[in-house]
Amino acid sequence: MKKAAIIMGSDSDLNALRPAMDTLKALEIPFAVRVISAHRTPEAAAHFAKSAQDEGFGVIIAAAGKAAHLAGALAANTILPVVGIPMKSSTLDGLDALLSTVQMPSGMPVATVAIDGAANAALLAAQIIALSDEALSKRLADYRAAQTARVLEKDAAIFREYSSL
Ligand code: RP5
Repeated sequence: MKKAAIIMGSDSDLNALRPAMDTLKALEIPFAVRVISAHRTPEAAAHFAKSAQDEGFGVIIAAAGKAAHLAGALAANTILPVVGIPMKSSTLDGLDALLSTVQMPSGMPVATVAIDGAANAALLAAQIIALSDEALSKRLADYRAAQTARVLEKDAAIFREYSSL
């Protein structure tokens, strides 16, 4: 199975990325977690992106805040799909990172999720890997079905407790 990579611009991003790790674990997808900065360790960023496909990665999740160039810098050096997570790590509450991550020039896509959208980033990465992995595709379908069941249960419970019919 292809591996996923979770790359963060700083270790200060780590806690907000736990939902991504939990989701990949729940779906039994192997993943590497790294701190690599587009600005502070640019050579490492280029090296990681250039070698990722040969290393067996199928998708890269890149999380960064502030002037968030990490996802774009990785995307520039690989044809693997890159999922960008803008981090809410600044006085601008992540709007700066959202715009820096999502506004990629034509020809160089980054699939950007919501600010601090770690769980969705992992799910999108899983869906990408599942294109060539039937067992994972089945696990994703089960994951969706369980989510639906949970919401239906909550609906029934809230209907019972609060309705006045
Ligand atoms: C970004 O700057 C990182 O991704 C982080 O979200 C933000 C702040 O980094 P630190 O100054 O906390 O290392 O590059």
